[in-house]
This record gives sequence, structure tokens and C-alpha cells, in this order.
Amino acid sequence: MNKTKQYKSILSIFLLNLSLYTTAQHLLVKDGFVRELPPKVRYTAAYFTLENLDQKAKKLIHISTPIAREVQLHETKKVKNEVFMERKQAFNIPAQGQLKLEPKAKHLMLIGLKKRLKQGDEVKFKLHFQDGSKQTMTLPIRASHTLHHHH
Ligand SMILES: [Cu+2]
Repeated sequence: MNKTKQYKSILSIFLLNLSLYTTAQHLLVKDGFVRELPPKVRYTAAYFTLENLDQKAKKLIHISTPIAREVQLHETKKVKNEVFMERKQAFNIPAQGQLKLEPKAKHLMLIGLKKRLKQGDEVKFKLHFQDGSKQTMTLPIRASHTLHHHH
């Protein structure tokens, strides 16, 4: 085999693996972080964007992490100048669309933190979807000076 041929076959194997990897991951995680709060606070919030490359819509129904007792799906709302958080049963990710979790909007609430979160550390999550599929993601912890509003 000459050099060019060899290179081409390596490239095609690489591309094949890459496409398999994308299918297995279902969704791309972008711009994610967990908010670092003072050590005495037993909850925090997490934000990220999920991009759905699939032709089918997805429904995020449950999330777990080893560092918190519970992870809830929340949405911050404002009604007549009063800000509150509503607990959701699911978040939809449209086909070839995205779900955005960000401050003052949809977010994850990590309740009953089991350890101190420090900037620079990472948090592992397991995402469960309605179709039975699961996906893991790792988010960095980022410092923040504003306290997350909580009920
Ligand atoms: Cu919340």
C-alpha cells in the first residue's frame, strides 16, 4: 500500500468512528457550568445548552448526579414583578433544535449537596430521556457572586 492510500483508509476509519460516536451521544452539550455558591448553601444551579442533531424530538425527564440528593428541572418566571421558580416534569429538545438552560430561565436545581463545590472541579451528570435513552455529561464548576434566587 502506498502512503496516500494508507492515509485515506486511516481517515475513513476515523470518520466512521466519529459518526458512530455522534449517534451514540444523541445530543451535544455546550456552554455548561455548575454555579459555585458559599459552602453553607446546600443547593445550587446548573446551566447548559443541549443540541439535538436528530430528526426526532427528545424529552429530558430526569437527571441524577453523585454530588446531590436530587436534581430538579426548574424554570424561573416573573409574574406581576414577582420572581419565582416553577418545577417542571420535563424539558423538550426539538428535532434539530436546542434546549437552553441559563440564569433567570430554565435551569437545573441541585438539592442536598453532598460535598463542597469548588471552582475548577467537575460534576458528572446522567441524563435520562423519555425514549429510554441515557447520556452522561460533565460540567465545570464556575464561581459566581450572585446568589441564586430560591423559594
Ligand atoms: Cu431553581
